[in-house]
Amino acid sequence: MPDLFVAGRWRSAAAGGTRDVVNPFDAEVFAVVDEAAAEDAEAAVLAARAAFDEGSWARAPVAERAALLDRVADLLQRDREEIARTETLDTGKTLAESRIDVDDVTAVFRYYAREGVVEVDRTVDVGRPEVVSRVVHHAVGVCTLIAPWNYPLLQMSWKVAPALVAGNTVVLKPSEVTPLTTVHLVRLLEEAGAPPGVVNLVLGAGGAVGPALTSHPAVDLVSFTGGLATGRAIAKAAAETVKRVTVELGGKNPNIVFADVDLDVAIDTALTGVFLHSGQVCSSGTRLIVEESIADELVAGVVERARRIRFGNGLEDGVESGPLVSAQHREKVEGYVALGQQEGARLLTGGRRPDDPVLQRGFFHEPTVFDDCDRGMRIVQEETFGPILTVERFRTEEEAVFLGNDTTYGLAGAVQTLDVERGERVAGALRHGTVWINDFGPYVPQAEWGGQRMSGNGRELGPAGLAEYRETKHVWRTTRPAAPGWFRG
Ligand code: TXE
Repeated sequence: MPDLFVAGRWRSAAAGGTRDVVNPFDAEVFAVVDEAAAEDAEAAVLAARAAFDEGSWARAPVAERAALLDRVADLLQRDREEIARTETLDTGKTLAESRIDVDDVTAVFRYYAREGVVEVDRTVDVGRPEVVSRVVHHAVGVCTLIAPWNYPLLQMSWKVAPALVAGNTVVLKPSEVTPLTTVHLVRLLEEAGAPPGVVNLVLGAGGAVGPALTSHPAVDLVSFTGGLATGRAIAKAAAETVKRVTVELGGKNPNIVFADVDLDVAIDTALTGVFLHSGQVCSSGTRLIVEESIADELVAGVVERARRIRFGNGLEDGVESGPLVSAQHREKVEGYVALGQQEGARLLTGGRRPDDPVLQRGFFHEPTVFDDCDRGMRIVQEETFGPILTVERFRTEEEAVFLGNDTTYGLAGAVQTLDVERGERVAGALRHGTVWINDFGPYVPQAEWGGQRMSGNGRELGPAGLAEYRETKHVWRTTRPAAPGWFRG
């Protein structure tokens, strides 16, 4: 069965390209998919354009589009086990995590099925009885949706659900490293009744299909989640035709811990915050900023727990963590470990591949903790996107806030303290898109997600995540037409 979906038909790449899909647990090729080139990407864009301009999707009652999202949510739950398994094979994450991902994706479709029908148009009182002035909204047009490999289906759902309910037509481009669950999602969208051309799917390398998807004049909006360098390139590509662009580009997220915390809770929170999914999380708590008086004890606790994390095949019960996503990504992480050592950070644990013979073929890397870090180090400032925790110490609240904001990113951060007022004060001062107090990581579809500063612009989830996919139009109607009479001649 071919894997590209254009104008309502499944097809192979025009030039016959294919790509091996690799299981990061054992480096085995477990699937082969069609690999698009620029011409396939252009065909997908033109199909989406035609469906938007000539089809009825954008003009259909919003309730019809919301109903489609609800049907997709039902189908996601019907196929929950199969999708979760595929996500684990593709990413290496544990089955438990993949199941949560499918449930979260379902919740996103359900949320936008409801949020999409909430009335946002309004009338404006312009102070003239003969004028009816309305602010109305409609779809933006053709949207290119590009997702990364760490949460392949989840990140795509944050884009596709609001885009569709708002009446747009879409071209989906999952990461070439993890394409399979997005193929499954497109099959579900087709089964749920998405009209031909409304949803299109392109699989392929970013460099090959990216230009057609991000600079083609027929595209109106690009929503991208991925790395900073690619985000910059996409923003530039889209600038030529002044497209709407939303980018989420990762982060370097502080976890500030004050001395008044329950130590065991703080250790567990720090551990989960940084090592979940081997640190391949845009909001991962990689920068531990801890009050000096408890730092040694807290760090010792994190190190001891990190050494006990059970690695293995994500499909097996009892496994707590999988591998990194690819050999290439592990090399990047290893490069940062070497850099940390060169920069003078003190390696407390990890920093290497595990010895366990079962893990030799996969892309595993031990959870790594660096102490004695300071803000001048690249390992403290750059996104490693791996299982690397850096530790800095502070003495005053002011210093903690300074360090928490001492990053060019601004995606997420956290403060752990039992002093309610201090927690609120610090949360208020942190310049990040999400701040957790006494927690690390939770999010809900109802609340906006996104970056400040170089973590990106625009928002996903929540009402603002829908507004990204809507145009605003002011309609002014004079009920008693009269000559303006401005010119006298
Ligand atoms: O991501 P890319 P990569 C960070 C993380 C990671 C680094 C690089 O630090 O180590 O980025 O990862 C598509 N036009 N994050 O190289 O390249 C690509 O095919 C259009 C943070 O894997 O950003 C894929 O679908 N598209 C992040 C998507 O962009 C292009 C999650 C993401 O790939 C393209 C992942 C182009 N020119 C990595 N080039 C987060 N924010 O959570 C690539 N792509």
